[in-house]
Amino acid sequence: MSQYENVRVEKEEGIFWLTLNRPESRNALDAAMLSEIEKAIDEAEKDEDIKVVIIQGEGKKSFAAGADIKQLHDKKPLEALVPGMQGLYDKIESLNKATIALVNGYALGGGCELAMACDIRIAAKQAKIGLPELNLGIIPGAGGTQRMARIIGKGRALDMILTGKMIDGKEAERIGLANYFVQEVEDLTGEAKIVAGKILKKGPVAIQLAKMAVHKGYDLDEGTAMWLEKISQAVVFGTEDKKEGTRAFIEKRKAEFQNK
Ligand code: CO8
Repeated sequence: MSQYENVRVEKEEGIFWLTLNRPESRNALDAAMLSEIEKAIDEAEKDEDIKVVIIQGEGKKSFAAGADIKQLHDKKPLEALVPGMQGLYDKIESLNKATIALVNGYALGGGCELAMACDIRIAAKQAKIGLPELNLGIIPGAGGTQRMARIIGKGRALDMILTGKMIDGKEAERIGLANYFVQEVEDLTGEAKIVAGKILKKGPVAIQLAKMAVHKGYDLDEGTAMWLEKISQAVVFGTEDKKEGTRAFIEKRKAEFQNK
């Protein structure tokens, strides 16, 4: 029997598919779902055959409609201080695999923040993406105020957050909130496989260190971030994959990374 009830996990040729599976609640992120997402992320982290984690929402309507508002209603001030959803999304951002979010429909509040914690977002035209927390008398609290500003700039992020407006997939791609755009929800899987396929051809140490240098370096002053990049490069210089990648170029053939 599967250890998951609120998510589905499938592994296929280096890809870990994580499907949020409460479509009747628009995949709202309640405590049980969040705990299973964390368990799945831990599973993906330890699996050496996995290079890419793809997060998607079951059904055609919703990626995730945000934190469970019924549970949110009872939360006390100190409960906002625990790592909670923000801690989980930090963990996803720091994951040693590349991550891709497939936004089929609603990605609101904590759902939008989950997508923004991934490295790459692919949105369908009918996606509805936004941070509507102010409508509920709260503010985005799972990285939304910070990640959205870093991804699309402070001015656009303030507009999204203060108005609570929802944008579709095309607009999300136009402003850089989504990296890729597809017309139909049905096209998301195919597009995800194309993007993931490019990443799967790379070595896992290089994937991990490249994303770490970008994510962690972004919050540092430039000089320190440049050192982080140098130190990361020193690590990959010591790998077999670096020898293979450079040798393959010289020998005019495709690199066959040994993943070490
Ligand atoms: N929480 C709980 N239940 C939800 C949620 C949600 N976020 N979203 C949808 N549902 C439930 C509905 O209550 C409904 O349940 P039922 O059938 O039992 O009445 C079911 O899903 C279907 O919903 P609708 O009938 O509303 O479906 P529609 O297709 O008409 O509308 C929407 C879909 C537009 C997504 C609508 O449901 C909606 O507006 N949902 C709320 C969106 C929202 O405000 N999200 C932000 C939540 S706050 C947040 O995410 C904060 C994160 C940071 C927290 C940090 C804490 C420290």
